[in-house]
Amino acid sequence: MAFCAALAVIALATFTALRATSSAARLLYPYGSENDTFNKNEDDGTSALIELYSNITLFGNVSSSLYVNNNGLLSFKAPISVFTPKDLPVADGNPFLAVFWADIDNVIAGNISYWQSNELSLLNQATSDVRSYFSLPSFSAALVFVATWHGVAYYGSSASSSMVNTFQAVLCSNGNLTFIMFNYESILWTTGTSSGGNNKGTGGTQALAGVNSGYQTGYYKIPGSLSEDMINISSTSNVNVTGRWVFRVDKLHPEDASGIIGDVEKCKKYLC
Ligand SMILES: *[C@@H]1O[C@H](CO)[C@@H](O)[C@H](O)[C@H]1NC(C)=O
Ligand SMILES: *[C@@H]1O[C@H](CO)[C@@H](O)[C@H](O)[C@H]1NC(C)=O
Ligand SMILES: *[C@@H]1O[C@H](CO)[C@@H](O)[C@H](O)[C@H]1NC(C)=O
Ligand SMILES: *[C@@H]1O[C@H](CO)[C@@H](O)[C@H](O)[C@H]1NC(C)=O
Ligand SMILES: *[C@@H]1O[C@H](CO)[C@@H](O)[C@H](O)[C@H]1NC(C)=O
Ligand SMILES: *[C@@H]1O[C@H](CO)[C@@H](O)[C@H](O)[C@H]1NC(C)=O
Ligand SMILES: *[C@@H]1O[C@H](CO)[C@@H](O)[C@H](O)[C@H]1NC(C)=O
Ligand SMILES: [Ca+2]
Repeated sequence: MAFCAALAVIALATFTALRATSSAARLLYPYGSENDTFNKNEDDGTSALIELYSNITLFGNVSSSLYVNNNGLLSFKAPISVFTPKDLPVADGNPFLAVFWADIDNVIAGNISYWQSNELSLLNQATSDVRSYFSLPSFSAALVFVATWHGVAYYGSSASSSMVNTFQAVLCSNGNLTFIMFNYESILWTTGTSSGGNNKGTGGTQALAGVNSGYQTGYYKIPGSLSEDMINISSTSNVNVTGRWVFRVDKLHPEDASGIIGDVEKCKKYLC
């Protein structure tokens, strides 16, 4: 069995303009249709437990369900409502994939939705992306899960603010091999006001992106996490696709396309 999930977010105020560009169409997997399930608009909220269509291997174990958490995380053992991101590793036995862990408030603005599918068009898209980044010509996705944070505001922002973020997580697997793709369409803020942020949504303890097995080893932080550099994550990549980061996460130690094990933040090269 294979499984892939994606998460995305875009600022609502700028959505029309962004959709007019071809890069928006390329970066984000489809989302927001009648097939999506929408999280409640609730600060620090989460989805219900979501059963995957098939089992996947994640950090050396079998996973069959997950949560889509409003504050920018997919988690696999328990929901997460923590709004100020913590440095990795978080060794509490709850594996998570942090697309953009920060104090999102979708009561003020934005939609968080997800869907999974074994339709051929979606499987083919994920299969093609994984094959083009990793040396795995026989990989075929069996499941794709897409979660998208569309036009989400930061906690403490004003309802009239156009400072919103759009990003997405795409999880895909053939059962044994599992990949997570982070797609950053538009990032205009990094911090909520309860995390030390200012009235522009920056400063303080800024957003974190990465993958976390739940153990002391087996994690990776995207360089720039927790710093002001996060505002520019939509112009970085580890696969030469602007705004996209992809990791293999079926083994305890995550890998990028070159097989680098991400135990420590040693890959500064990606921020150039
Ligand atoms: C929604 O799901 C149905 C059943 O899988 C599919 O036929 C339809 O094309 C989907 N709609 C969209 C907009 O993806
Ligand atoms: C999924 O894994 C569980 C154990 O974690 C197992 O009991 C179940 O049979 C598996 N399901 C499938 C469809 O393989
Ligand atoms: C898999 O899960 C079991 C039970 O939760 C745990 O004891 C074991 O250490 C896990 N293995 C890995 C590699 O995470
Ligand atoms: C998405 O968000 C907008 C504005 O926040 C809202 O008007 C719209 O109803 C939402 N869409 C869905 C399907 O919830
Ligand atoms: C997964 O790995 C097992 C054991 O190596 C193998 O029997 C099975 O065919 C693999 N499944 C897929 C979809 O590759
Ligand atoms: C982000 O990118 C912009 C445009 O390239 C640049 O002016 C700005 O200094 C960058 N911010 C940080 C914190 O690196
Ligand atoms: C990155 O992608 C561009 C086209 O988008 C291509 O011209 C360039 O050769 C690629 N670089 C590498 C290192 O693959
Ligand atoms: Ca929040």
